[in-house]
Amino acid sequence: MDIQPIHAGCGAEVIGVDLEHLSSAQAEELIRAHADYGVLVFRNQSLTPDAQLAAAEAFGPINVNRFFARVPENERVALVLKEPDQETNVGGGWHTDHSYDEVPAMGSMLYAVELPPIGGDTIFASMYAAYDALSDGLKETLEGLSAVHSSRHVFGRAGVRQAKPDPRYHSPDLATQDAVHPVIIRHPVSGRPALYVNPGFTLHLDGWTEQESRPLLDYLYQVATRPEHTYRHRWEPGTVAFWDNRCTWHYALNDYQGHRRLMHRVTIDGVALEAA
Ligand SMILES: O=C(O)CCC(=O)C(=O)O
Ligand SMILES: [Fe+2]
Repeated sequence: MDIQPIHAGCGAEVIGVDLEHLSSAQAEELIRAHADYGVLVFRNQSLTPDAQLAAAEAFGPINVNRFFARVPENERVALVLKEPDQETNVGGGWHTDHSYDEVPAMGSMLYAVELPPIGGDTIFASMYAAYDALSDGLKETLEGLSAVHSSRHVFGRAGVRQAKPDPRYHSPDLATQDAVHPVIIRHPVSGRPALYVNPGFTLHLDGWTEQESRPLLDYLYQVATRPEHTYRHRWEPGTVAFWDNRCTWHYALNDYQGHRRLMHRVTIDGVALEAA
């Protein structure tokens, strides 16, 4: 197994691994690399939903997303799909998965099944790089703050998804719980500080109004999405990207109208997040 960094901020390509036959020694090394590089890319894999689930289980217990439609072959594998006649895509804005949970998922493993002829890349951003780019003064201020995250405005009854019924999402009544996390977390595996607020699910700083929070959050989002801090990932059928939800964000580009894109996603349980 060879792990080659492909970007200064986040991303490494794992060569010489068949995810269907992962040894426990390989999984152990990959957990460390996952935390260090944020995104692990495996090319030329061939995974049924059952095999993908088994590969993901080598990294921890499975966390079944409560809002996503499931693939017909296995109800623990989420469907990430855009049909030719659908206009919106899944994950088409900067976010990290599951920050609305009290114990957010450690990572998501996405497997490309069917891709448009052109487009449909995913961009990742490093939250280690975002933190590192801040001044000592701002780091110190942020280290004393927490933020409130929610799924209500995305997956809930009042959420944008429910304006028109969409077969890709369900259970809006489960979008009730909000979660509070430190703005700067200490990554539970690498020990490095990382920025942990995101445009998709963070509502406001804890104890601050939304209006008071907006300018500071917007500034942090601008730093986080500097091109230098992002890695643009190109998929081929059979590519797996396994990202860490604690030290990266992602953004699925919606630039392939009229074409189909089908991915299978498995999410893995994490731990409660502590302040840096
Ligand atoms: O389809 C993609 O590239 C990513 C979609 C997304 O946000 C996710 O699967 O969590
Ligand atoms: Fe996502």
